[in-house]
Amino acid sequence: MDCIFCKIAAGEIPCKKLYEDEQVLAFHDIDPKAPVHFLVIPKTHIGSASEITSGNSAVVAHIFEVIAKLTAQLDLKNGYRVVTNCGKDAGQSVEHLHFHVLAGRLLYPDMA
Ligand code: DGP
Repeated sequence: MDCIFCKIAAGEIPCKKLYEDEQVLAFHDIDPKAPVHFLVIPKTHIGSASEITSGNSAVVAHIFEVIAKLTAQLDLKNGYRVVTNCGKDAGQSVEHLHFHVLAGRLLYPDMA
C-alpha cells in the first residue's frame, strides 16, 4: 500500500519524532498551523475515523493516553486542541488515521 504515514511509521521516510512505542508514533507536522502542531498515528493502517471498529479501537484509546502524556510533558498549560479530519469535506489529505495536536496560540474562533 502506498501510504506515506505507513512509510513514516516504518522508518522509511524521516520525521521529527516526539514519541514512539509499539502501537503509535507522534511526530511534528510538516506544515504547522500553530506553534505546537504534532500528529499521533497508529502504526497499523486505519484509513480514517470512519474505519474505527470494536476490533481496532484500542489503539485510539492508547493514542489519547499518549496525547495526555505528551501535552503534560510539553507543559501546555493554556490548553490544546485534538483534531482528526475525516473525508473530503473535512480536508483529509492523508488517508491514514491521524490526530492533530495544536497549541501555542488562541485556537478559536477561527477553528470550530
Ligand atoms: P489532514 O489534512 O488532516 O489529512 O492532515 C495531514 C497532515 O499531514 C498535514 O497537516 C500535513 C501533514 N503531512 C503530510 N505529509 C507529511 C510528511 O511527509 N511528514 C510530516 N511530518 N507531516 C506530513
